[in-house]
Amino acid sequence: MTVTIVGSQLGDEGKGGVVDVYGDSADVVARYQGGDNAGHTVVHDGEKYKLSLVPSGAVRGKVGVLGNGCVVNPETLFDEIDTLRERGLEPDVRVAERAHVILPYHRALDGIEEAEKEDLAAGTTKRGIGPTYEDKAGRRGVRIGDLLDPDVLRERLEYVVPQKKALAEEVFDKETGEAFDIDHLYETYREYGTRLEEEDMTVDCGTFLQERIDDGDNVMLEGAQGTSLDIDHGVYPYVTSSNPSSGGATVGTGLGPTVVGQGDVIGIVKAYLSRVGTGPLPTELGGVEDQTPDYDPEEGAGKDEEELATQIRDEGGEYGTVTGRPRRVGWLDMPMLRHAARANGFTGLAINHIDVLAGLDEVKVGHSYEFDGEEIFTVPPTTEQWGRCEATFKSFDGWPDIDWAEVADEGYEAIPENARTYLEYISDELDTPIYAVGVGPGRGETVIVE
Ligand code: 2SA
Ligand code: MG
Repeated sequence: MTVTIVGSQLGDEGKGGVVDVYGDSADVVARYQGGDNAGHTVVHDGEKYKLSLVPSGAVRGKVGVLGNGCVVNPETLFDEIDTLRERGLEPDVRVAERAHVILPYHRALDGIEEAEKEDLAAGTTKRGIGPTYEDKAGRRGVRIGDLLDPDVLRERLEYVVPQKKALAEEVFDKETGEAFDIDHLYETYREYGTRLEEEDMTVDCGTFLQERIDDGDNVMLEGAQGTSLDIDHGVYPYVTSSNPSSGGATVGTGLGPTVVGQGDVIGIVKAYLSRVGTGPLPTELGGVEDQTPDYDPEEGAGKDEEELATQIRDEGGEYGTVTGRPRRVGWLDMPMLRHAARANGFTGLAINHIDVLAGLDEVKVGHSYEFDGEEIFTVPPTTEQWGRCEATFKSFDGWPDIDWAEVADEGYEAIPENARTYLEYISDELDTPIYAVGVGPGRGETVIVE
């Protein structure tokens, strides 16, 4: 059986905590898209581990798989594995032979292109994610399986590297170095290939997972980022280059949709919104220079909104894990969630961070949008249209700040009544039951709804 965990907004919904809770009964945890642009903190036996590529389950003694839909930077992979080993763990990590490899020139080009794009820049994590998926679609990528075969690796590099070098030098007028040197790349990546082979880490992902399922194992499919960052269903072009939505869980692992569809698909919802990077955000509170479109640092967005935004940002720790840049924050956006619920076919919801909103007098929700004089309930297909939408808000009475650890022990009924009203509104609107409620960042701070 599988269970699929999907971000329903813009990433950072607190998927890690939910993966932790449901991961207990999983034998295998597989990622199906993205690369080291994800970030999760896992607390295990009182120790804190920060991972960006290795599936979090690997810290807890599960088999961690990077599916064929992932893009893998072997340097990050081995750094993370070595760090875990130094700390006394024995992570069992497998990598799909069909997964694509992030090479140094992908990272270099990610930075160069972002700088060139100006207004169209997505504010990427600069990990080379986009350029690697571009090469995958352009049929010039290097796959994990290619690292195991010296002749194939050499052939692939000799085909692709001169193109990348010309792009950097002639199109973008940039100097190139080692990152674009065939011999250097060949040596380095053959070493990675040898290590993958020696440690018996590569798998034919679909076959591997299907066999485990047939043997009665539980497989968790762990999405990174969120549905509004999906290259097909998100706010294109301010998206990541993969499919975080649940469809990605099948193509990105090699399991059939009927197999994935037998299990739960859990949508992770943060009780408000946060976003790193650019693009429209109709329920945004205040703004963040360099990320909010048309943000005026002189005028800001009004003092009250700025203050509220700062309060939520600080309370929720809404600062980028890697760069530390402040995340944009806003009220919950129901059109965005209705879109996500449909695109993913959620069987249940996990709603996180209700503790962050505690103590506010009023909690608002973007219930619908006004779009060219009409009321609409879901996200329009183009981002320009989305940028013209104005949120129509619904207001809820706030709930008190209480001892949330106690709530976690006592269960759903111990959640303040006003917060439950808010949660049930979300569930009703999405016509999806609540499976869990996050009331704090810790492992024990998720309330399972029976
Ligand atoms: P990229 O680097 O090509 O994927 O960037 C494209 C856009 O996608 C956004 N993006 C993210 N937004 C939030 N969280 C992300 N990942 C980590 C996480 C972040 C972290 O899952 O927790 O470490 O806190 C993530 N990855 C990509 C990015 O901002 C661009 O708008
Ligand atoms: Mg994160």
